[in-house]
Amino acid sequence: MHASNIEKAYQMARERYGHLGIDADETLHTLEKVSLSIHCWQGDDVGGFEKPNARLRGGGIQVTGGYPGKARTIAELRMDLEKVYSLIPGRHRLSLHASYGEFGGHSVDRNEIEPKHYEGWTNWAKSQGLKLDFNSTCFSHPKADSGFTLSSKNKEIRKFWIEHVKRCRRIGDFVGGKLTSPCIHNLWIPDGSKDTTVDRWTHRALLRESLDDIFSIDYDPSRMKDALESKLFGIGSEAFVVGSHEFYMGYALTKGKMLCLDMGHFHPTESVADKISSILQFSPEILIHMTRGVRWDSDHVVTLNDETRNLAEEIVRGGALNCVHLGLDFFDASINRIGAWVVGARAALKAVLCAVLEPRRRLLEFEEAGDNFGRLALLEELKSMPFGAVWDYYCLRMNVPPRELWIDEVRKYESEVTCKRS
Ligand code: RNT
Ligand code: ZN
Repeated sequence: MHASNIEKAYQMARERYGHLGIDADETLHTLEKVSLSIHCWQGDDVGGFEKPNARLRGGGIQVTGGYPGKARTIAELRMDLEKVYSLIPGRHRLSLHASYGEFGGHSVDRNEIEPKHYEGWTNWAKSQGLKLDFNSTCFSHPKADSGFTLSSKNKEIRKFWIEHVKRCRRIGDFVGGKLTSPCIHNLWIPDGSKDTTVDRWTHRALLRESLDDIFSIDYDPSRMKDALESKLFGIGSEAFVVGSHEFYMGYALTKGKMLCLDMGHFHPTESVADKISSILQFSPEILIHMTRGVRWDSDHVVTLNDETRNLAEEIVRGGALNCVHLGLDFFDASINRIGAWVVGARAALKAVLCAVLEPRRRLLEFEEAGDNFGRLALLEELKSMPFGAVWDYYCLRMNVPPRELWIDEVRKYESEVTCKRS
């Protein structure tokens, strides 16, 4: 019943988009090629598996909520991820944090990790048809408790984290080679302080020096690429963040590295969407961390809001789907975690769909003719076009539950699996 209704609604929608000069079938082919890098850390509240019951600690980020059912082991996390991927149309990636290695009950410190600790993930990824991205974990560790890692004034601390990040890049190269897809290694550090800082200068100079040391080793970009993630402020680092946007923008552009723009890491009135067409004038690629900033929290679940839609529009309008890598980065421990993952991922894909369904040529004609009324009016009309019918059809075609049907799948998994976890 559902299937034939969805087909019918799609045919009608297709016709309407056709009148605007948009071929809906073609937009679905474009959407199919979009791979989101799904973050592993939504499944266990950024705890990682270095030791049992590991928890996120400090670092300018925080997870709130105590909803039952979080993944307690790597096996549980993989099982949850398989559920998540089964509810999201398309082929996607997995973004791993270093703290999710398989250490077999041994204590392996961050400056000791090796590719072999991520072999299990690589094999699992292969079996699932997934590609991997990787992140250094420079928080939740006693050597990060001072609030400074790569920019610490303590040489030993710096050395420790430099070694960690060097090893993470090597691991990125390993997994990228194994899975024959460039692994993006993203570096975010928590360095900063809560209150007025007198010496910002030395920390930034030290960060620059540490990065130069880390990047003195070259890797084949067909296996591993580096990204650097900036932030305006964090919880506990309100007054000073060493790795600011200006810092990394300067570093990335002069050293040929990729910038990572996290949508929650800017002033709330600043548009990350607007930055894309500037940065891509000077850099071939960008990594985006898709998230939803709410007041002081930068990590709420992504929804189909204006920020998400504007971002997708800017990417599509610039023909930049191949040079902008979309990764998810949110964590909510107050609701069903699998549900949170799927809400965010589906919203991100819907935003891309809306963007590819935009009648760009027609809007451009209005704009270039100076017909700003026509442009505004058409943009408003587009908001009530039947993109939902196209989305439902896409889900159906990709063999994932269309409409709200996936919600019950999450509930079923909860009652059969996650609610039995203590
Ligand atoms: C923190 C950054 C960073 C983290 C992850 C867990 O503010 O956004 O990307 O969320 O590394
Ligand atoms: Zn981020």
